[in-house]
Amino acid sequence: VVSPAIPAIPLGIAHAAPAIVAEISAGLLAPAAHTSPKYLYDSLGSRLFEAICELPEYYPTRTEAAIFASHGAEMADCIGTGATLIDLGAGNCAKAASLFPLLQPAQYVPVDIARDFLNEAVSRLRQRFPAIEMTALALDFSGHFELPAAVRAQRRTFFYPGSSIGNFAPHEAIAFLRRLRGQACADGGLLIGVDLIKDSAVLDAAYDDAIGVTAAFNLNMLRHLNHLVGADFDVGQWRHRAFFNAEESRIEMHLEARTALTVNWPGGQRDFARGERIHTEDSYKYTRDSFAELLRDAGFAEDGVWTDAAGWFAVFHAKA
Ligand code: AVI
Repeated sequence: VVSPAIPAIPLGIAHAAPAIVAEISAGLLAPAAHTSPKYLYDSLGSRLFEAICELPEYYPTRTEAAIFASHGAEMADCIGTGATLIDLGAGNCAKAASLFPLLQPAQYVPVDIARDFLNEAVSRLRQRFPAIEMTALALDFSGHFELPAAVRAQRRTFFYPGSSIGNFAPHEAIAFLRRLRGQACADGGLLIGVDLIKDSAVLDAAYDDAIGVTAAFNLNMLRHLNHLVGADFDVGQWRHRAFFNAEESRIEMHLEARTALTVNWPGGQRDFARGERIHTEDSYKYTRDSFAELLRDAGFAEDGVWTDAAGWFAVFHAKA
């Protein structure tokens, strides 16, 4: 009998760079333990997120796609053809590609941290749209980044769909959008998808679905942390929690200890009481007006906004 090979992650060995290990350790040791939502995305986490986007409860993806399908022509009127379209967090590039026939960008610049996934998507896309010049950039755009000279400096339009802006706190979102504006050029702009405040039962279900995909997505972060910092999180000792915090206008995701336990990693140890939580993600929700104000605070001038009939999601176009 040959037993199946189980890929072993040696406990107690950190695989991440020292700065990342230090950042994660500091969050785990803080009085209210927390981690950055970027650690939700290892290769399994990215696939779980793709599955979330197909869940009946997770309305943002399909609602935004419907807004693009119904109002893409008006968006193209605002942006004009022949722009440089810079797709932040492009992934499989499908959202931008759905707009190509209307937008007809001169250059498409998908940006994503996952290099291999991005390059595969772009080589498929080049065959479908040979007239569009494509320059793929594998980088982390959440911090400071400079666009290389290969990116045309004419009519740069940043495309930031999916309400990923909601994973920044509002003051961070303003700082991030200011940095984009600084790179957009005077004749550039921003096309951005934003999730709107709605009935909290709808919001709660979107982040705590019946078959537990979002729970798996959240819990998978513990496996990822074990790999990154060499911790000994036992996933079975934790449960997923997600709820709308109306005062802060955000969905909060946490991991909650099912029992009193201790987590160890090289250079660190933390006791958790039963019910104690690690805050893993915020997803801010806006009104049309509050997001328009945020755009203004970042220096953009709104010149178009489109929503679905229920007013659950909005796409804004703003000029730099
Ligand atoms: C990527 N981001 C916009 C998602 C959101 O809705 O905040 C991440 C997510 N977290 C749980 N479900 C989806």
